[in-house]
Amino acid sequence: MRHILVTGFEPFAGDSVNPSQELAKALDGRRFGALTVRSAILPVQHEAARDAVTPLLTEPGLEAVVQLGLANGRARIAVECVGVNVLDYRLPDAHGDVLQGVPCVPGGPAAYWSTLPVRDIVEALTGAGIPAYLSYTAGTYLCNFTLYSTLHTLGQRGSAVRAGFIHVPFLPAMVAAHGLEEPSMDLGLSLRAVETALDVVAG
Ligand code: PCA
Repeated sequence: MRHILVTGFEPFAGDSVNPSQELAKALDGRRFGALTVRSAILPVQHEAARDAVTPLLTEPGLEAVVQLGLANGRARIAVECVGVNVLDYRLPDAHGDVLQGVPCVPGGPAAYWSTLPVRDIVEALTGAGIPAYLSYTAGTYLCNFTLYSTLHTLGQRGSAVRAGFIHVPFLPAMVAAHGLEEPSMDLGLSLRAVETALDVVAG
């Protein structure tokens, strides 16, 4: 089956939800052009996340990979342009580990560009009245790792499958629970954003 792999992440950092998980679940089985979405939810730990994604990258009929994650503190949809070869974080991952200055892939190139049509996606989003921008950092936590390692795996194989990453803001209920002055985006609008991006990818 010709398909787009859409991934989201499990909740982390003490939150009970992750909008990227909700989005990936909501999109599973949906059709965009000739492509059907197959979704997967990833653990917030690098080896486990990589082991969950890698087998899905050789599935017959895979045409594109759109990975989703939460970016706390961001107010707009962030269409990521680049994954860098480093894990560097103090927020413990799902195994309770903190990593500092560890390469995603030892000996790998410093960075990989997203192979999604990132500018077209941002134009489609802002044209539809959805706040969005081209981001040149996916951070140095699990989202950047997943972006980098997916692009590395596909690149090593000379695969034509396009792949990239989109960060979404907190859900309003998360900000309500935090009680902090933080930006958020309603799930309906985030969903419309990812649908718009998938329309462009399936184009
Ligand atoms: N966001 C984190 C990891 C999981 C998620 O949803 C990140 O930006 O790295």
